[in-house]
Amino acid sequence: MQIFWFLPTHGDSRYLGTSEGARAVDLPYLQQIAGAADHLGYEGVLIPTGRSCEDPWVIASSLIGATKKLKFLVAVRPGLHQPSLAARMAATFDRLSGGRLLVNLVTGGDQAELEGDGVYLDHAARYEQSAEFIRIWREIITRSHETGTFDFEGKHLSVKGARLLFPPVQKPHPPVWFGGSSAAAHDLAAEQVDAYLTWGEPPAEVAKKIADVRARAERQGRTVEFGIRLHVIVRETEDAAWKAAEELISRVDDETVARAQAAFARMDSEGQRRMAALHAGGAKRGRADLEIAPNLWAGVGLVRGGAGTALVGDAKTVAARIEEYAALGIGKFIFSGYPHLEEAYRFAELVFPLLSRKARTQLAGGSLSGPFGEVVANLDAPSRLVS
Ligand code: FMN
Repeated sequence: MQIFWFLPTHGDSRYLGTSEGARAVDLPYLQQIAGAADHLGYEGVLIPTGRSCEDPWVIASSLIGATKKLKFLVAVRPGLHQPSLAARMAATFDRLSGGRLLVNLVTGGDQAELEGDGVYLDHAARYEQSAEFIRIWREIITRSHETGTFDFEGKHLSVKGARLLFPPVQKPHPPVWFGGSSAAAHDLAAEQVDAYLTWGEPPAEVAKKIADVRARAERQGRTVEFGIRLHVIVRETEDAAWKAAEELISRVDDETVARAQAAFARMDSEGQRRMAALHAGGAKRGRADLEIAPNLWAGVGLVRGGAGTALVGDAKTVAARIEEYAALGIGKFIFSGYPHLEEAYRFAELVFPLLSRKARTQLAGGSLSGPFGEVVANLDAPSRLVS
């Protein structure tokens, strides 16, 4: 099991939908989150891309020196730059970080935003472009430093004599992860990526997506790994966790929800449509309505785009829900919680020790070599949790 945390490069706060209790996301704060994730044994952090985010490559580069083992899952959007440049950036980052790069291929699902970035392609054409982009990227970064130059003539992207002189540390290339819920996305995952990611849908829906991507990959003679992106609200008791969930959206008013949902409805992202459907486009507001599967809460998606669901519960329950997704074939988990610094600690301290021994031994950090905790009466270290 690989557990990632998230860098909130489009803002962080105690409450959604308000500036009350919000904090500045500046370099010292991002260094604190990345440093905490590194220290706690998270495998890496996801850094998103988009109009509403600070630039992910600049953010990731600024954090190499502040971390030791932490990996960076950096979102890359085809169409914003040429695949040759993206390959060079990836190789340089991988070299400077000692092999700590993963790439998240992001096609994009908001036509208006993409046009602002100079991408005038509809959904189908964007996926054609993504497929060409990652094919060229993989060829350049994997082989061109050994075999010489690479030529490709596609419908959207072409290169002639492309070459990368400085190879990445990771072979054959830094892992490529990818999310998207349309048929075109599933095809691209089956054909070209290492891991397919889904936002946190109920387990039964996730199982269907895994089966579909697996079947498409099998037809290509390939295998794909699977990951999920979820928020998490974990507390000592179930009651406290649900209170925290309600508190998180306590400042959100109806007008803000309506505005957010109207913006999501304009997008052509199938993944976003599925997220909005979980709370019926904002119509469901109460706790009973928003708990769309046991301990899976759709409240975040009332105002946040993209990942809109959270696992809510006490530590034992949340750990059990994680194992449930793991049993479906999910091996990669990307979590977050508000505020991201405190919740990185809370989640690791409460939940990591409760994951199965197999999952715990695969965690990236040395965090399992305790015992930790303040010595009792100058005599004994507090007893170790063993299961
Ligand atoms: N879209 C973005 O614009 N920026 C992101 O950083 C981003 N990160 C994503 C992370 C995960 C885990 C997933 C599942 C999706 C993410 N997306 C992001 C959206 C997808 O990349 C994709 O563009 C979108 O879902 C539209 O594709 P679809 O219609 O196939 O669902």
